[in-house]
Order: sequence, then C-alpha cells, then structure tokens
Amino acid sequence: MLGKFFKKPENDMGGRIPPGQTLTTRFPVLTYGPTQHYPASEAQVRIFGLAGERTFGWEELLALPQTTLTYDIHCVTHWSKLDTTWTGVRVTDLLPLLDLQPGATHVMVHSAGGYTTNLSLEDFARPENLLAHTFDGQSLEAEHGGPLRLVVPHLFFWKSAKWLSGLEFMDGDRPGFWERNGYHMRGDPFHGQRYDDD
Ligand SMILES: Nc1nc2c(c(=O)[nH]1)N[C@H]1C(S)=C(S)[C@@H](COP(=O)(O)O)O[C@H]1N2
Ligand SMILES: [Mo]
Repeated sequence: MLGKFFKKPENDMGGRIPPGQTLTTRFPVLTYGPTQHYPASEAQVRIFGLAGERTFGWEELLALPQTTLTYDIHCVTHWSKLDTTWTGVRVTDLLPLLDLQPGATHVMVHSAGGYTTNLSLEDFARPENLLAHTFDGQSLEAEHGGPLRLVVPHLFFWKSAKWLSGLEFMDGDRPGFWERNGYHMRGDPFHGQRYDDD
C-alpha cells in the first residue's frame, strides 16, 4: 500500500497522471486478437438484456446529438495520453431513449470479434462517456476501434471497447474479457485498480 504513495511520478501534471503511469504523445494500439474491419454503414449497436430489445444503426446514431469532448486517457499498461479529442453520441443522450428496467445495475459492453467489458450503470451513465466515431476530427481508424467505440475516460482504457456492437443491461456484475483474466472489475486508475487483488 505505502509503495503506491511513493511511486507517484515527479511531475503529475497537477494531478492528471495517475500513480504508476507515464506520459506518451503517441497513440499506442492495444488489441487482443485481430483488428475488426467493417464499413461504418454496417456499424450497429444492439440493446438487450434488461432494456427493450432494439438496434441502433449507423444513421440513427448520427441523427442523435453529436458531442465533441477533450480528456485524458489511461491504459493499464502504464501509458497515459493527455487531451485526446473525441466526437460521438453521449451515453447520457442514448440512455433516455432506452426502455431500461428498474433491476438494471450493470452493463456488459460487447464488441464485434467477441471482446466484452463490464461497467456499473453509474460508471456507464456519465456525461463524458461517448460512443465515439471521430478522433481529433478524423474518422476513427479501424485499429483504434472505428467505425465506433465506447470511450469511458475515468476508468482504465480496457473499459473503452473498440468496435462497439452491443450493450447488455444486467441485474448484477459479471466479468468481461480482461476482468475474467485477472483485471479489476472496476479499473479506476486514480485508485490503482489494475488487477483483481488491487
Ligand atoms: N474490442 C476490443 N476493445 C478493446 C480492446 C480489445 O482488445 N478489443 N483492448 C482494450 C485495451 S486493453 C485498451 S488499452 C484500449 C486500447 O485502445 P487503442 O488501441 O485505441 O489505444 O482498447 C480497449 N478496447
Ligand atoms: Mo489496455
């Protein structure tokens, strides 16, 4: 425990760099398995579980309010990147369109290719979270999750599922891909939540 307090980088940019992280100006690619390639016109997000079953297609997503936000991202492999700019649909603009059932407490985020990651509804329903299709004003590249990825900047970046394909509302927490393989169920970088025993 004490170690965590002393591992802080010398310059944490006014509290923006979590303990144990170093800054990068590059944008590393981290994918388990192959990059998914499909045209934006085929991107769709299926809503299921404890919410009315429905599917949002590409055109429907683009017809929703579009928001551009700039924030820092943190990968569990120890890189942080400051001031990344994303455009897409706010989770908080999508949620009111869903027929969420009262028992829903968590979300399993599904990706094309089979990747999954879990979030509590509280962590999911934050105004800065985006279903993002644009990075720095350019269409999101396939290797970074284009045509559409989730961005949840307050948690480690493995929660930001690339090639978003589905949102499954659940009445309890279940581990996604990395969470089954030893990563923390929540993954808050500012609380050192890297592995399941942190
Ligand atoms: N579908 C999918 N999403 C994913 C991953 C993945 O392997 N598959 N990797 C996660 C991890 S561990 C990280 S750090 C970020 C990396 O995003 P980037 O490649 O755009 O930097 O995507 C996350 N989302
Ligand atoms: Mo990661």
